[in-house]
Amino acid sequence: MTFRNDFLWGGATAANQCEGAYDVDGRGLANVDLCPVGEDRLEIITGQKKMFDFDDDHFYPAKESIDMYHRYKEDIALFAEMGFKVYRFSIAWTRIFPKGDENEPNEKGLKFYEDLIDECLKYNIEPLITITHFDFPMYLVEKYGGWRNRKIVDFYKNLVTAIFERFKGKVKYYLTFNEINVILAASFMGAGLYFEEGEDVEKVRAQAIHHELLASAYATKIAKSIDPEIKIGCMLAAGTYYPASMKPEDVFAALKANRENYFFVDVQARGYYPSYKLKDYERKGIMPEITKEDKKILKENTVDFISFSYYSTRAIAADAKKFDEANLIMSVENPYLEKTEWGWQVDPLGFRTTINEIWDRYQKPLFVVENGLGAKDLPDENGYVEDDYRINYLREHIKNMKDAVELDGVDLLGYTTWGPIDLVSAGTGEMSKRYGFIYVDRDDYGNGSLKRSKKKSFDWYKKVIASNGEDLE
Ligand code: BGP
Repeated sequence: MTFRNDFLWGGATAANQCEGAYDVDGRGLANVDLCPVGEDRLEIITGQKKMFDFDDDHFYPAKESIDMYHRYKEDIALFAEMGFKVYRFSIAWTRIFPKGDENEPNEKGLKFYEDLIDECLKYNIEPLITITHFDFPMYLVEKYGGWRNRKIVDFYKNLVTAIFERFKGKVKYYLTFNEINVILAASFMGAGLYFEEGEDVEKVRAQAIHHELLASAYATKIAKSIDPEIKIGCMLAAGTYYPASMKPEDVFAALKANRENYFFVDVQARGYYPSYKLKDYERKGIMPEITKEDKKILKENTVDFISFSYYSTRAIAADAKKFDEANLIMSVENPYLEKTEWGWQVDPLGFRTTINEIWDRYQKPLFVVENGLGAKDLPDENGYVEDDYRINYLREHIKNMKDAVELDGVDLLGYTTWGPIDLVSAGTGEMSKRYGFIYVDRDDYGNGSLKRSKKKSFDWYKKVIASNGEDLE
């Protein structure tokens, strides 16, 4: 058999994209609540347009999402029916600390996640927790300016301490920040950063990134002191950059573009800033404040494993004028690849390339924590969807993941598909961009019964898991 016996098959979600109940049981307001569906979303999530409160002109999908807050038992039972070994979900920071700077956590928030964890354990499903998946307390945005402020590191330390202590002995795997490199593109959604006019965006970002990297290292330190069994992972929005041609300038542009993203993992996995980044910061005069103590913390608290999302490869030309936007990361169009309905290029072999590149670079166990196809589904009157397109996408990607393990010898811990149940899209806020094995009756503007039903891919994935990835037909 290719995959290890304890290979963790499952699915991944994020709190704000599925829970809803945004103001229930003491939960505070978060940046992700304020990202509406529609044309303003992009400017808001990137921190260029201010949206610090709800208004009447927009629809905010995270308020209710798919209401998993009240339906998680039904949903986890369906995951268990598919044979999930792992369920990756995230914690809404503002359920635990509604404002963010309190001393004591909100008991109701902790209790909710404890019940959810117990529900997973009931079915022998390993919980894999993302501590922050694009969510950040609005109070900390307004009072402290988001991750640009060093004080946030302390608030994050309080958050992880409360989490590790409460779930001790129940949860082994944690990720500190979802797609940490997305701060480069979606700074408001990714890090609670809103840019005032005239501000040096790159400088603010460099400091905010340092704070996140530091907070991530502190999380590792705190985790080990509370429960040495805990394994901490970083999380990257991965997808290698191809040079658009063999022109040396294009090849070098690809190397640089890859570094922009690997930089985060370079620090989290190796424990120090790579020379290319220090030189870049120096040249631009935007070197963040990095203390001696910070360096020590980074050095001594590297991650145990490396997790990443993969949807596509990217491509770059040194003189590119026109970029496509896929998963918030810029790329020139690759003429050799097909596109999804949302213009994301599909590249299963690029998955194997990316897995290998990360493995070669870090030599730590890997975990694929997101992969999947966002597509429009047409359900019949019972909510059944013949989603062969989704099955094909996943099959081709799993085949390449298998090759990476079997033929290249990569050490892979597990694989969670994105959105095993339909949920709100992070990029667009739409419900109609569906990833699930389970269909949810809800449209882009909140109409629908929220009823769950199985798609064709439900039984297919069940078979994949039961055969430990051997039966992909
Ligand atoms: C990643 C995020 C997820 C998820 C996924 C699909 O960037 O970690 O939160 O949403 O991509 O993207 P989208 O929802 O934009 O289709």
